[in-house]
This record gives sequence, C-alpha cells and structure tokens, in this order.
Amino acid sequence: MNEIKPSVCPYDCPDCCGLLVTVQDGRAVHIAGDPNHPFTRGTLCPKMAHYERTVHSKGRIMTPLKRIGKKGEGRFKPISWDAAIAEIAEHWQSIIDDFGAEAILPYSYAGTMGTIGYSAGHALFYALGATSLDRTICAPAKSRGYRDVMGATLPTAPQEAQESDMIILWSISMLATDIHFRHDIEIARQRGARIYCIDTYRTKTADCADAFLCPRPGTDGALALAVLHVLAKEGFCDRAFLRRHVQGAEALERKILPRYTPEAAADITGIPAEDIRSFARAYGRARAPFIRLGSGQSRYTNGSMTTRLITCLPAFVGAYAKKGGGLLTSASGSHAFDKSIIRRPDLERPGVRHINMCELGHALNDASLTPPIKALYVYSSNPACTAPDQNRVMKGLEREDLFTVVHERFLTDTARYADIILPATTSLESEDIYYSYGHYAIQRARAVIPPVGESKSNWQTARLLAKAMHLADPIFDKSEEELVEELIASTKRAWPLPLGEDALQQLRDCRPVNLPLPKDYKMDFQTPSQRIEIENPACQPSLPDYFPPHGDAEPFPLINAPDMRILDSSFNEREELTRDGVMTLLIHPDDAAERSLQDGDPVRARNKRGQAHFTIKTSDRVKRGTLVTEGVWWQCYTKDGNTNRLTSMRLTDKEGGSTFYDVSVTIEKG
Ligand SMILES: Nc1nc2c(c(=O)[nH]1)N[C@H]1C(S)=C(S)[C@@H](COP(=O)(O)OP(=O)(O)OC[C@H]3O[C@@H](n4cnc5c(=O)[nH]c(N)nc54)[C@H](O)[C@@H]3O)O[C@H]1N2
Ligand SMILES: Nc1nc2c(c(=O)[nH]1)N[C@H]1C(S)=C(S)[C@@H](COP(=O)(O)OP(=O)(O)OC[C@H]3O[C@@H](n4cnc5c(=O)[nH]c(N)nc54)[C@H](O)[C@@H]3O)O[C@H]1N2
Ligand code: SF4
Ligand SMILES: [Mo]
Repeated sequence: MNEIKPSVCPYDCPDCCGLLVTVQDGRAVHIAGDPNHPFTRGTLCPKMAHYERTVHSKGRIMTPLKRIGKKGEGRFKPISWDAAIAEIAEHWQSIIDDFGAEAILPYSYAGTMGTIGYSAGHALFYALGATSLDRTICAPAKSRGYRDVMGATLPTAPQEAQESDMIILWSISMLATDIHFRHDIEIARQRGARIYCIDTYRTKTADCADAFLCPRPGTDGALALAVLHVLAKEGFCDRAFLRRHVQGAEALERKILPRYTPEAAADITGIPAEDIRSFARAYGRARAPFIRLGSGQSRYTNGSMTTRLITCLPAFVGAYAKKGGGLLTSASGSHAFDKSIIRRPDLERPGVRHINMCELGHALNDASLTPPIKALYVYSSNPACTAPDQNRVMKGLEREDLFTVVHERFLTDTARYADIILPATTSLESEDIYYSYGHYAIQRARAVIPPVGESKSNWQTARLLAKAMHLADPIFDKSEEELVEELIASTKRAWPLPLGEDALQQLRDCRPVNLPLPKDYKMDFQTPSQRIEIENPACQPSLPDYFPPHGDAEPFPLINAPDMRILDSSFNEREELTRDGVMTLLIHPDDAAERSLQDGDPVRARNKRGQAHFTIKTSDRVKRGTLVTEGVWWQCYTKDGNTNRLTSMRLTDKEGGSTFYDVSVTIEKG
C-alpha cells in the first residue's frame, strides 16, 4: 500500500522545500513538492525530482567499512558497528594519551541542514577537547558585510518581492540555487516590475531578466559606490529617510563618493559608464526596489566589504520603508531555535585551538602545528572534493599516520581516504527540524522509511562515540525526538515573536510553519545606534570603500559557479547527471580564437597551486578575459582533480571565509 508522508529537503539550499514522499513497502518511490509550503509552493528543483534514486542508490554505503587497500585506493571490508566504534575509540584514546585531544579534528558542513544533523558532532568534540572547527567554507563574509551595516535586522522576506517594481538578482544563480524565488518574480513582473541581473557571466538566470550587468570578478563594490554617487548627485536620495534612519550617509557622500563617478567605476568594473548611470537612475526612480543578493560577490578577498557596500543601496533610497522594497541576503531562519540545546557551547574547553576549515590543506600538512592533527573525523562534507587547494588537501589525506573516519552515504573522494567509513542515513531515514536561509518557514521531518542498510544518523553516531569515549553529559542520552521537542519549545525564547498554539501543533505534525514577523520588521534596525550604519564606528575603516580583490598573477580570472545538476558535490552519486559532460570551461569566442581553441578541445588550466583539465566550450555568455566553469565534480569524473586544484586557501577580509572565485589561471591546449 502507498502512503504519502511529509518531509523536508535537507540540502544546503535556501529553498528548504517541503516534500511529500510516497512510501511503498518501506521504500521511497516518489518525491513531490508540498503545495502547502508557503515559499516552495509544490514544486521541486530537477535535482530532487528523483531523490529516491539517491536514497535507494546502489552506491549507498550499507555497513561500516574498514580499509584494506592503500589510502585512496577504495578497497574496504565490512565490519560491525560495534567493531567500528570500538576501533575508533581505541585510536582516539591512544592519540589523546600521546598528543592530547587537540590532535583530533572534526570536519563537517551542511550535507544535511537539519538543526540536529548539522550540529550533531559539536557536543561530542567539545566534550572530548578536540580542536574546534571554524565552519567558514560558505559565505560568512557575506553575513558579516550585511551585519556591519544592518546589525541583526531581519532581512526582507522573499515574498515581499511580489510587491516590488524593480528586482535585482545580484550574484545569485537563481535558477540553480534559489529556483522558487522565480515564482515571486513572475508575480511582480505581471504587475509591471523590471528584473535586473548582475553576474560575472550571462547565466540562465540572466535570461530571466530584462537587463543584465556584467562586472569584472570581485569589483561589485565599485559598482555599488558609483550607483550611490549617481543617486546622491542626481537627487534620487530619500533625504528624510537618511536623516531619520541612517548614520553616516553624508560622510560617505562627502569623503568617498566623489571618487566613484560612473566613469571611474567603468574602468574598474568594465561596465560602460552609461549602463551604470541608467541602472542607478532606474534604482533611484523605482518605487520599491528589492535586491536578492547571492553569495558570489562574497567569495573574494574583499567579499565582506563588497557586501557591505551593496547593503548601503536600499538605505539611500529608503527602500525599507516601502512595501515590496528591501534586501534579502540570507533570511534569519537560523534564529528560530536555541541551537545551544544541541551545540552545547558550554562544553567547549576554554582556549581550545580553532582551525579554519578553508585551511584544511595547511592543517593536515603543517609540521609546526602542536599538536599535529593525528585524527580526522569527517561527516556531512566531502573536503577532498570541495575544499580549496586540493593538492594540499590530498597530500594531507594520504598521510599514513592520519587516522581518518568518514561518516557518509556514498564512497566520496573523501571516504576513499578513510580508515573507517560509517554508513549515514539520508534525511528520509532520520528525524530532524529545519529552518531556511532563504525564507522564514520552518518544518519538522520524521523518518519516513527505515534506515537503508545499517546506516545511522549523525546524532545516533555521535551518541555511540560519546558512550565509547565515556562522556557522561546527559545530552548523550537524548533521542532526536526529544531534542526536536526541546528545539520547538525553544522558539519561545529564540524568536522575536511567539508562535501560536496552532503553529506549534502544525510544527509537531510536520507541516511547514511561517515564523511570525514583527510588524515593521524591515524598519526595526537592530544596530547599536538603531539606525542603518553606513558609517560604523566599530569597523575598520568606519566608512566602507572599495578595494580590489586579490586576483592572483595569472591572466584569466576563473569563475567556478554552481551547476544546476548537482549541489556542491552532492548528487555526484547520480551518474546519469554527468552525461552532458563535466569540467567544461566556458571561454569567450574571441579569447578562444586568439589561442586557436575550439569547442571540444582539451585544455589545461594552471596556476601556482596546481592544474586541472577541462573541455573547451566557446560562449558569448562569458565576458572577454574571464573563464567560467560550473560544478564541483567528484574527482573520479575528472582527469586529475577538479577545479579546487586551482582554488586558494586565502581568506576573506573578515570572518575567514572562502575565496573560491578569487583565483586566476593560464590555459594551454592539452
Ligand atoms: N544547483 C546548485 N544549487 C546550489 C549549489 C550548487 O552547487 N548547485 N550550492 C549551494 C550552496 S552551498 C550555496 S552557498 C548556494 C550559493 O548560491 P548562489 O549565491 O546563487 O551561488 P554563488 O556560488 O554564490 O554564485 C552565484 C553567482 O555569482 C556569480 N559571481 C561570481 N563572482 C561574482 C562577482 O564578483 N560579482 C557578481 N555580481 N557575481 C559573481 C557567479 O557567476 C554565480 O552565477 O547555492 C546552493 N545551491
Ligand atoms: N570550486 C568550488 N568549490 C566549492 C564551492 C564552489 O562554488 N566552487 N562551493 C563551496 C561551498 S559554498 C560550500 S557550502 C562547500 C560545501 O562542501 P561540502 O561540505 O563538502 O558539501 P557537499 O559537497 O554537498 O558534501 C556533503 C556530503 O555530506 C553527505 N551527507 C548528506 N547527508 C548526510 C548526513 O545526514 N550525514 C552524513 N554524515 N553525511 C551526509 C553527502 O553524501 C555529501 O557527500 O563547497 C564549497 N566548495
Ligand atoms: S535542492 Fe533546494 S530547490 Fe531543490 S528540492 Fe532541495 S531545497 Fe528545494
Ligand atoms: Mo555554500
């Protein structure tokens, strides 16, 4: 008999879709979108349309495995959970005895966005005294840039865009990464809104827009300043709003903006001055402009500053005071729950060493680290594929003296280097509660099918390891169900407005619930001055200004953007998705002609960190002088490693974020 059960898409995607899963004899046989979800409204992206193929893939790891071949060779033998846990505990204990607990490094990210699953290892590794991981791989510089201007002000809800007359898709690959926002845009468009896209190449998302601006990589800060220049000079500022609600607009106008004429910005960005002017005028004239800001601009050494500059735009025109106007960077759904319930920061030992996950390649190879990293525990992440400076990461993973445990669903690039692999459940096999970083709905999901094989969830595994390491804290006695109940109860203290009884019941019943937003939330500026802080005395410099990205010394900036078929390295298990080719390098036809390159030619892209092989595809979607590749592909689909052979461990200006796009290369045939 078929049963339809609610669930939530667990992937690192702002949409956090509500799912309806058809279950037959304990197997998921069909996945659909939940029409009652307030943002995703019944549709799914192509990746998830066949999630059942991932869940019941023949590639699933079914039992714990122990390495029998060389590191990376991929030969393992099945062992029992008891044996695996005992062996891990024994290794860890002997490492702790010889080197101290900081010689153990956990490494995880958002393989699952479940509130429990994401943070399932925190309490365990804090209690052990292991090195703490700074989880910076995604876009902390973007969050910081927003915060430097807006503090903790709630970003604008995406559905507001329906009421906007000018929507700007700014460094967001919407059709790949936030597809449900298209729904809101289409409603706005039917009401007469114009859509703009700002990206470093003409993405499919750009095709949805009425106008497209194409800056040189990492130069959007100069574009934002020139827009502000035009707004100020041509009388488009909302002076009353600036006087009442904004700190430092006048200082910016006087001290910084004179340098950023559209002509000066054209030199920096490569966008013609006239295009900058007409974009600025459209922004100034719009009744309620809405910016949907992705993360592309933040993955550069100037990433937080660029975001800070873009965040100044709505303030100059008073967009927050208008229905439909505003800025959405990342929705604050993460504040729905008191995450300390699961993360237990009180267990972290004072002064314990922190390592930035973007610098894994250093951490595993740096001989001067005391203590050195002797054990690595990876879950919900695939750093051999997704971390920058892959040559260094691989060198570290190859170390015979590194004891590596990987908790995974598939034999990923990282799992191949494990000494022990533990089988992980998918979201359909475990209980959790989810929030989104793209909208304000939250939702609980119960397990809808039994675990596939002997797989266990992150939390169940952390509990087993905690017991084996004799950790006594009562948290390790709690089930996921108990934790979910506590998280639901915590909304009362964590979220600014209480959820009504109906909403709480809906949550318990696994139905999506929109977090209540305070009336005038857009105008409730949560900064020390209670104003928008264009001048922020706590920042250095206190006024935002443009500075260039790092860029490297090679001639071609290399954008490595999301691919629609996969999500970071997730979905690589679905071989059918690689059919149309991977490791494609898009190049402008004139740049290709100058180098006698033609479609289908093999090329090698190189810089001082390494090289990777691509297949050329000429395209006038790409700006002259830049190169584009899409997707983070498992290394087994590549000749000698993926794009991350070329990317750098360099960090962003603030928050130690990743700089994946701040990289350049030379190319040659072969
Ligand atoms: N299909 C798919 N969906 C995904 C992912 C995926 O890999 N594939 N990844 C998931 C994750 S982890 C994240 S963090 C989000 C990211 O979601 P997004 O924010 O949409 O993605 P970004 O990687 O930040 O890149 C967005 C766009 O920024 C552009 N860009 C790069 N540099 C610049 C620049 O200097 N200026 C401007 N204006 N644009 C620039 C890129 O060309 C790209 O089209 O997506 C999530 N969803
Ligand atoms: N070149 C380049 N590199 C990039 C990016 C880029 O744009 N360009 N994007 C970067 C960004 S924004 C991010 S966020 C990172 C993300 O990089 P990662 O953190 O490596 O994310 P994924 O590649 O999605 O890998 C997640 C893994 O978790 C596993 N998994 C899923 N669910 C569970 C679970 O419940 N438990 C366990 N134990 N495992 C599970 C999946 O099978 C998958 O292998 O990649 C970064 N890397
Ligand atoms: S990956 Fe994103 S768009 Fe696709 S189903 Fe999941 S949450 Fe929805
Ligand atoms: Mo990310």
